[in-house]
Amino acid sequence: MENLDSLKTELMDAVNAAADLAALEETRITALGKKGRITAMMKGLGAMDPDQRRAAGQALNVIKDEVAAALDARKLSLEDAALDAQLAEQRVDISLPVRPEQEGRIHPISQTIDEMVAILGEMGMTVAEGPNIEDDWHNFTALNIPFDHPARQEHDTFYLPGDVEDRKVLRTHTSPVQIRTMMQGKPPFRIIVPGRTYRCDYDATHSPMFHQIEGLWIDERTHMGHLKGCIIEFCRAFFGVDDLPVRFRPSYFPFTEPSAECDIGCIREDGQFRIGRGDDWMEILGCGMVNPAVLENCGVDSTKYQGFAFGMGVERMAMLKYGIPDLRTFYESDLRWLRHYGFSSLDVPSLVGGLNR
Ligand code: 2U9
Repeated sequence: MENLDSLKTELMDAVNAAADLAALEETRITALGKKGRITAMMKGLGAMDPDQRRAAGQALNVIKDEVAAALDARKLSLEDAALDAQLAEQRVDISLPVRPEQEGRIHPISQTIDEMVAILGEMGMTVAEGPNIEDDWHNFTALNIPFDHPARQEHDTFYLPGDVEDRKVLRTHTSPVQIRTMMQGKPPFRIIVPGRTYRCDYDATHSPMFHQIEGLWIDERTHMGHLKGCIIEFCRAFFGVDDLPVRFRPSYFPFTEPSAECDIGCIREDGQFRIGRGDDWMEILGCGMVNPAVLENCGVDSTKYQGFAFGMGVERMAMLKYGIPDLRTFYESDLRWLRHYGFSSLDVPSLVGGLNR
Protein backbone atom coordinates (compact mmCIF):
# COMPACT_ATOMS: atom_id res chain seq x y z
CA MET A 1 0.00 0.00 0.00
CA GLU A 2 1.33 3.41 -0.97
CA ASN A 3 1.47 6.06 1.69
CA LEU A 4 -2.07 7.47 1.53
CA ASP A 5 -1.17 11.00 2.61
CA SER A 6 1.53 11.42 -0.03
CA LEU A 7 -0.80 9.84 -2.66
CA LYS A 8 -3.53 12.34 -1.80
CA THR A 9 -1.11 15.30 -1.92
CA GLU A 10 0.30 14.15 -5.23
CA LEU A 11 -3.13 13.68 -6.85
CA MET A 12 -4.50 16.98 -5.50
CA ASP A 13 -1.42 18.81 -6.81
CA ALA A 14 -1.92 17.19 -10.23
CA VAL A 15 -5.61 18.26 -10.25
CA ASN A 16 -4.75 21.85 -9.39
CA ALA A 17 -1.89 21.95 -11.86
CA ALA A 18 -4.01 20.72 -14.81
CA ALA A 19 -3.82 23.65 -17.23
CA ASP A 20 -6.73 22.65 -19.45
CA LEU A 21 -9.59 20.16 -19.71
CA ALA A 22 -7.47 17.61 -21.61
CA ALA A 23 -4.77 17.62 -18.89
CA LEU A 24 -7.48 17.31 -16.23
CA GLU A 25 -8.94 14.26 -17.97
CA GLU A 26 -5.46 12.69 -17.97
CA THR A 27 -5.25 13.32 -14.22
CA ARG A 28 -8.71 11.78 -13.69
CA ILE A 29 -7.66 8.62 -15.56
CA THR A 30 -4.37 8.44 -13.59
CA ALA A 31 -6.28 8.66 -10.29
CA LEU A 32 -9.67 7.05 -10.81
CA GLY A 33 -9.52 5.30 -14.21
CA LYS A 34 -9.78 1.51 -14.56
CA LYS A 35 -6.03 1.22 -14.10
CA GLY A 36 -5.72 4.36 -11.96
CA ARG A 37 -3.75 4.63 -8.74
CA ILE A 38 -6.72 4.71 -6.35
CA THR A 39 -8.49 1.94 -8.31
CA ALA A 40 -5.36 -0.23 -8.10
CA MET A 41 -5.18 0.31 -4.36
CA MET A 42 -8.86 -0.58 -3.99
CA LYS A 43 -8.14 -3.84 -5.77
CA GLY A 44 -5.18 -4.44 -3.38
CA LEU A 45 -7.53 -4.35 -0.35
CA GLY A 46 -8.57 -7.96 -1.04
CA ALA A 47 -5.10 -9.22 0.00
CA MET A 48 -5.24 -7.57 3.46
CA ASP A 49 -6.51 -9.04 6.68
CA PRO A 50 -10.04 -7.86 7.66
CA ASP A 51 -9.08 -5.19 10.24
CA GLN A 52 -6.43 -3.58 8.04
CA ARG A 53 -8.78 -3.81 5.08
CA ARG A 54 -11.60 -1.96 6.87
CA ALA A 55 -9.34 0.91 8.01
CA ALA A 56 -7.50 1.20 4.67
CA GLY A 57 -10.78 0.90 2.75
CA GLN A 58 -12.38 3.76 4.68
CA ALA A 59 -9.28 5.95 4.25
CA LEU A 60 -9.13 5.16 0.53
CA ASN A 61 -12.83 5.99 0.07
CA VAL A 62 -12.31 9.37 1.75
CA ILE A 63 -9.36 10.15 -0.55
CA LYS A 64 -11.32 8.92 -3.58
CA ASP A 65 -14.25 11.27 -2.74
CA GLU A 66 -11.91 14.21 -2.11
CA VAL A 67 -10.05 13.70 -5.38
CA ALA A 68 -13.36 13.28 -7.29
CA ALA A 69 -14.70 16.53 -5.74
CA ALA A 70 -11.46 18.35 -6.57
CA LEU A 71 -11.66 17.06 -10.18
CA ASP A 72 -15.27 18.36 -10.50
CA ALA A 73 -14.38 21.77 -9.05
CA ARG A 74 -11.32 22.12 -11.30
CA LYS A 75 -13.41 21.08 -14.33
CA LEU A 76 -15.96 23.85 -13.62
CA SER A 77 -13.28 26.49 -13.18
CA LEU A 78 -11.46 25.42 -16.39
CA GLU A 79 -14.79 25.49 -18.32
CA ASP A 80 -15.49 28.99 -17.01
CA ALA A 81 -12.02 30.14 -18.00
CA ALA A 82 -12.44 28.59 -21.49
CA LEU A 83 -15.79 30.39 -21.93
CA ASP A 84 -14.29 33.70 -20.76
CA ALA A 85 -11.44 33.29 -23.23
CA GLN A 86 -13.87 32.49 -26.07
CA LEU A 87 -16.07 35.52 -25.22
CA ALA A 88 -13.03 37.79 -25.09
CA GLU A 89 -11.76 36.46 -28.42
CA GLN A 90 -15.13 36.75 -30.18
CA ARG A 91 -16.09 40.06 -28.62
CA VAL A 92 -18.04 42.36 -30.96
CA ASP A 93 -17.38 46.06 -30.60
CA ILE A 94 -20.95 47.37 -30.65
CA SER A 95 -19.72 50.95 -30.38
CA LEU A 96 -18.12 50.66 -33.81
CA PRO A 97 -20.14 52.79 -36.25
CA VAL A 98 -21.60 51.10 -39.38
CA ARG A 99 -19.47 51.70 -42.47
CA PRO A 100 -21.44 54.25 -44.55
CA GLU A 101 -21.19 52.18 -47.73
CA GLN A 102 -22.81 49.20 -45.95
CA GLU A 103 -25.67 51.13 -44.39
CA GLY A 104 -29.01 49.94 -45.80
CA ARG A 105 -32.12 51.99 -46.37
CA ILE A 106 -35.78 51.14 -45.87
CA HIS A 107 -37.68 51.56 -49.16
CA PRO A 108 -40.38 54.28 -48.98
CA ILE A 109 -43.06 51.65 -49.78
CA SER A 110 -42.03 49.56 -46.75
CA GLN A 111 -41.72 52.68 -44.61
CA THR A 112 -45.20 53.88 -45.62
CA ILE A 113 -46.75 50.45 -44.93
CA ASP A 114 -44.98 50.32 -41.53
CA GLU A 115 -46.35 53.76 -40.64
CA MET A 116 -49.90 52.79 -41.69
CA VAL A 117 -49.67 49.53 -39.73
CA ALA A 118 -48.42 51.47 -36.67
CA ILE A 119 -51.43 53.84 -36.77
CA LEU A 120 -54.11 51.26 -37.54
CA GLY A 121 -52.50 48.71 -35.22
CA GLU A 122 -52.86 51.20 -32.38
CA MET A 123 -56.62 51.22 -33.11
CA GLY A 124 -56.73 47.44 -32.61
CA MET A 125 -56.32 46.12 -36.14
CA THR A 126 -53.96 43.25 -36.95
CA VAL A 127 -52.21 42.47 -40.23
CA ALA A 128 -53.57 39.66 -42.45
CA GLU A 129 -51.91 38.20 -45.54
CA GLY A 130 -52.93 35.97 -48.44
CA PRO A 131 -51.87 34.66 -51.86
CA ASN A 132 -51.02 36.95 -54.80
CA ILE A 133 -52.42 34.39 -57.25
CA GLU A 134 -56.14 34.14 -56.66
CA ASP A 135 -59.21 32.48 -58.13
CA ASP A 136 -62.07 34.35 -59.74
CA TRP A 137 -64.41 33.70 -56.82
CA HIS A 138 -62.22 35.26 -54.08
CA ASN A 139 -61.05 38.18 -56.26
CA PHE A 140 -64.41 39.10 -57.89
CA THR A 141 -67.54 37.02 -57.25
CA ALA A 142 -67.45 36.99 -53.43
CA LEU A 143 -66.98 40.77 -53.52
CA ASN A 144 -70.26 41.21 -55.39
CA ILE A 145 -68.42 42.25 -58.56
CA PRO A 146 -70.77 41.32 -61.44
CA PHE A 147 -69.64 39.10 -64.35
CA ASP A 148 -69.82 42.03 -66.79
CA HIS A 149 -67.85 44.44 -64.54
CA PRO A 150 -65.03 46.26 -66.43
CA ALA A 151 -62.46 45.13 -63.80
CA ARG A 152 -62.94 41.54 -64.98
CA GLN A 153 -62.04 42.39 -68.58
CA GLU A 154 -58.95 40.80 -70.08
CA HIS A 155 -57.25 44.13 -70.77
CA ASP A 156 -57.55 45.29 -67.12
CA THR A 157 -56.62 42.08 -65.34
CA PHE A 158 -53.71 39.63 -65.55
CA TYR A 159 -55.16 36.15 -66.04
CA LEU A 160 -52.96 33.08 -65.88
CA PRO A 161 -53.24 30.53 -68.69
CA GLY A 162 -56.06 28.00 -68.14
CA ASP A 163 -59.72 27.21 -68.77
CA VAL A 164 -61.87 30.34 -68.65
CA GLU A 165 -64.12 28.63 -66.05
CA ASP A 166 -61.43 28.15 -63.40
CA ARG A 167 -58.55 30.34 -64.52
CA LYS A 168 -56.36 32.00 -61.92
CA VAL A 169 -55.81 35.75 -61.66
CA LEU A 170 -53.11 38.00 -60.17
CA ARG A 171 -55.18 39.69 -57.45
CA THR A 172 -56.39 43.13 -58.55
CA HIS A 173 -56.81 44.28 -54.93
CA THR A 174 -56.00 42.85 -51.49
CA SER A 175 -59.74 42.31 -50.79
CA PRO A 176 -59.60 38.50 -51.35
CA VAL A 177 -57.59 38.32 -48.11
CA GLN A 178 -60.56 39.81 -46.21
CA ILE A 179 -62.82 37.25 -47.92
CA ARG A 180 -60.51 34.39 -46.84
CA THR A 181 -60.24 35.79 -43.28
CA MET A 182 -64.03 35.97 -42.89
CA MET A 183 -64.54 32.50 -44.34
CA GLN A 184 -61.94 30.95 -42.04
CA GLY A 185 -62.76 32.77 -38.79
CA LYS A 186 -65.56 34.07 -36.64
CA PRO A 187 -66.54 37.74 -36.17
CA PRO A 188 -65.54 40.26 -34.90
CA PHE A 189 -62.91 41.01 -37.58
CA ARG A 190 -60.44 43.90 -37.27
CA ILE A 191 -57.80 43.47 -39.94
CA ILE A 192 -55.56 45.45 -42.24
CA VAL A 193 -54.17 43.93 -45.39
CA PRO A 194 -51.09 45.49 -46.97
CA GLY A 195 -49.66 43.84 -50.06
CA ARG A 196 -48.95 43.68 -53.78
CA THR A 197 -51.72 44.02 -56.33
CA TYR A 198 -51.69 43.78 -60.12
CA ARG A 199 -53.49 45.60 -62.93
CA CYS A 200 -52.80 45.83 -66.65
CA ASP A 201 -51.74 49.48 -66.67
CA TYR A 202 -48.50 51.37 -67.21
CA ASP A 203 -47.83 55.11 -67.35
CA ALA A 204 -46.47 57.90 -65.10
CA THR A 205 -49.18 57.29 -62.49
CA HIS A 206 -49.94 53.56 -62.98
CA SER A 207 -47.75 50.48 -62.62
CA PRO A 208 -48.73 46.86 -63.44
CA MET A 209 -47.71 45.97 -59.88
CA PHE A 210 -48.52 48.34 -57.06
CA HIS A 211 -49.31 48.14 -53.35
CA GLN A 212 -52.54 48.58 -51.51
CA ILE A 213 -53.54 48.61 -47.91
CA GLU A 214 -57.12 47.76 -47.07
CA GLY A 215 -58.95 47.59 -43.76
CA LEU A 216 -61.96 45.62 -42.57
CA TRP A 217 -63.81 46.14 -39.27
CA ILE A 218 -66.84 43.93 -38.62
CA ASP A 219 -68.75 43.74 -35.34
CA GLU A 220 -72.35 43.81 -34.12
CA ARG A 221 -72.83 47.56 -33.85
CA THR A 222 -70.11 49.08 -36.03
CA HIS A 223 -71.53 52.00 -37.99
CA MET A 224 -70.64 54.81 -40.38
CA GLY A 225 -69.58 57.02 -37.45
CA HIS A 226 -66.85 54.50 -36.60
CA LEU A 227 -65.75 54.47 -40.24
CA LYS A 228 -65.46 58.26 -40.33
CA GLY A 229 -63.68 58.45 -36.96
CA CYS A 230 -61.18 55.77 -37.99
CA ILE A 231 -60.40 57.37 -41.36
CA ILE A 232 -60.17 60.95 -40.05
CA GLU A 233 -57.86 59.86 -37.23
CA PHE A 234 -55.77 57.80 -39.66
CA CYS A 235 -55.34 60.70 -42.14
CA ARG A 236 -54.33 63.14 -39.39
CA ALA A 237 -51.83 60.75 -37.83
CA PHE A 238 -50.37 59.70 -41.21
CA PHE A 239 -49.81 63.23 -42.52
CA GLY A 240 -48.94 64.57 -39.06
CA VAL A 241 -51.48 67.41 -39.24
CA ASP A 242 -53.75 67.48 -36.17
CA ASP A 243 -56.49 69.62 -37.76
CA LEU A 244 -56.22 68.21 -41.30
CA PRO A 245 -59.55 68.80 -43.09
CA VAL A 246 -61.10 65.46 -44.18
CA ARG A 247 -64.31 65.07 -46.17
CA PHE A 248 -66.36 62.16 -47.48
CA ARG A 249 -68.11 62.21 -50.89
CA PRO A 250 -70.74 59.62 -51.85
CA SER A 251 -69.45 57.07 -54.34
CA TYR A 252 -70.15 53.56 -55.58
CA PHE A 253 -68.32 50.24 -55.13
CA PRO A 254 -70.01 46.84 -55.53
CA PHE A 255 -68.52 45.60 -52.21
CA THR A 256 -69.67 48.50 -50.00
CA GLU A 257 -73.06 50.17 -49.51
CA PRO A 258 -73.14 53.06 -48.85
CA SER A 259 -69.74 53.91 -50.35
CA ALA A 260 -67.64 57.05 -50.10
CA GLU A 261 -64.47 58.59 -51.38
CA CYS A 262 -62.34 60.48 -48.92
CA ASP A 263 -60.53 63.76 -49.65
CA ILE A 264 -58.07 65.75 -47.57
CA GLY A 265 -57.60 69.52 -47.57
CA CYS A 266 -54.76 70.95 -49.63
CA ILE A 267 -53.68 74.03 -51.53
CA ARG A 268 -52.27 74.09 -55.07
CA GLU A 269 -49.65 76.72 -55.88
CA ASP A 270 -47.71 76.79 -59.18
CA GLY A 271 -48.51 73.16 -59.91
CA GLN A 272 -47.32 72.20 -56.40
CA PHE A 273 -49.65 71.32 -53.55
CA ARG A 274 -49.41 71.49 -49.80
CA ILE A 275 -51.44 69.14 -47.64
CA GLY A 276 -53.19 70.44 -44.55
CA ARG A 277 -54.37 73.93 -45.42
CA GLY A 278 -56.10 75.78 -48.26
CA ASP A 279 -59.44 75.41 -49.97
CA ASP A 280 -58.72 72.61 -52.42
CA TRP A 281 -59.29 68.87 -51.94
CA MET A 282 -57.30 65.79 -52.87
CA GLU A 283 -58.81 62.30 -53.10
CA ILE A 284 -56.81 59.73 -51.15
CA LEU A 285 -58.93 56.65 -50.47
CA GLY A 286 -62.21 54.78 -50.92
CA CYS A 287 -64.37 53.31 -48.18
CA GLY A 288 -67.87 52.28 -47.14
CA MET A 289 -70.04 49.96 -45.09
CA VAL A 290 -69.47 46.37 -46.23
CA ASN A 291 -72.29 45.23 -48.52
CA PRO A 292 -74.42 42.65 -46.64
CA ALA A 293 -74.27 40.45 -49.77
CA VAL A 294 -70.46 40.20 -49.31
CA LEU A 295 -70.87 39.20 -45.64
CA GLU A 296 -73.37 36.50 -46.61
CA ASN A 297 -71.01 35.21 -49.36
CA CYS A 298 -68.46 34.62 -46.56
CA GLY A 299 -70.90 32.91 -44.19
CA VAL A 300 -71.23 35.95 -41.88
CA ASP A 301 -74.79 36.61 -40.66
CA SER A 302 -75.56 40.08 -42.05
CA THR A 303 -78.59 40.47 -39.77
CA LYS A 304 -76.25 40.31 -36.77
CA TYR A 305 -72.94 41.75 -38.06
CA GLN A 306 -72.04 44.89 -39.96
CA GLY A 307 -68.96 47.01 -40.44
CA PHE A 308 -66.77 49.10 -42.66
CA ALA A 309 -63.95 48.67 -45.14
CA PHE A 310 -61.50 51.00 -46.82
CA GLY A 311 -58.73 50.81 -49.38
CA MET A 312 -55.91 53.00 -50.63
CA GLY A 313 -52.84 52.89 -52.83
CA VAL A 314 -49.57 52.83 -50.87
CA GLU A 315 -47.45 54.41 -53.65
CA ARG A 316 -49.90 57.29 -53.95
CA MET A 317 -49.85 57.93 -50.19
CA ALA A 318 -46.04 57.75 -50.14
CA MET A 319 -45.79 60.18 -53.08
CA LEU A 320 -48.11 62.66 -51.34
CA LYS A 321 -46.36 62.45 -47.98
CA TYR A 322 -42.75 62.39 -49.14
CA GLY A 323 -43.00 64.51 -52.29
CA ILE A 324 -41.99 61.74 -54.70
CA PRO A 325 -43.02 63.01 -58.14
CA ASP A 326 -42.77 59.92 -60.40
CA LEU A 327 -44.34 56.53 -59.61
CA ARG A 328 -41.88 54.64 -61.82
CA THR A 329 -38.90 55.52 -59.63
CA PHE A 330 -40.26 53.22 -56.89
CA TYR A 331 -39.33 50.16 -58.96
CA GLU A 332 -36.10 51.21 -60.66
CA SER A 333 -33.80 49.93 -57.88
CA ASP A 334 -31.60 53.01 -58.25
CA LEU A 335 -29.49 53.13 -55.08
CA ARG A 336 -28.94 56.90 -55.41
CA TRP A 337 -32.75 57.34 -55.35
CA LEU A 338 -33.02 55.00 -52.37
CA ARG A 339 -30.31 56.89 -50.48
CA HIS A 340 -32.23 60.10 -51.14
CA TYR A 341 -35.76 58.97 -50.28
CA GLY A 342 -35.05 55.86 -48.15
CA PHE A 343 -35.30 55.64 -44.39
CA SER A 344 -32.93 54.49 -41.68
CA SER A 345 -33.54 50.92 -40.55
CA LEU A 346 -33.07 52.12 -36.97
CA ASP A 347 -36.11 54.47 -37.10
CA VAL A 348 -38.93 51.97 -36.70
CA PRO A 349 -42.26 53.85 -37.09
CA SER A 350 -44.44 53.97 -33.98
CA LEU A 351 -46.93 56.44 -32.60
CA VAL A 352 -44.83 56.75 -29.45
CA GLY A 353 -41.43 56.89 -31.16
CA GLY A 354 -42.82 59.12 -33.93
CA LEU A 355 -43.75 58.64 -37.57
CA ASN A 356 -41.62 60.42 -40.16
CA ARG A 357 -43.22 63.74 -40.89
C1 2U9 B 1 -64.29 43.32 -48.36
C2 2U9 B 1 -65.32 44.25 -48.34
C3 2U9 B 1 -65.07 45.54 -48.73
C4 2U9 B 1 -62.34 47.73 -49.71
C5 2U9 B 1 -62.48 49.07 -50.35
C6 2U9 B 1 -62.06 50.80 -51.67
C7 2U9 B 1 -63.26 51.17 -51.16
C8 2U9 B 1 -61.30 51.61 -52.64
C9 2U9 B 1 -59.27 51.75 -53.98
C10 2U9 B 1 -58.51 52.91 -53.48
C11 2U9 B 1 -57.41 53.23 -54.43
C12 2U9 B 1 -58.25 50.78 -54.43
O1 2U9 B 1 -55.72 51.35 -54.67
S1 2U9 B 1 -56.98 51.75 -55.14
O2 2U9 B 1 -57.18 51.76 -56.54
N1 2U9 B 1 -60.11 51.11 -52.98
O3 2U9 B 1 -61.75 52.62 -53.09
N2 2U9 B 1 -61.62 49.59 -51.22
S2 2U9 B 1 -63.79 50.01 -50.08
O4 2U9 B 1 -63.61 47.20 -49.52
C13 2U9 B 1 -63.82 45.91 -49.15
C14 2U9 B 1 -62.80 44.99 -49.18
C15 2U9 B 1 -63.05 43.70 -48.78
C16 2U9 B 1 -64.55 41.93 -47.94
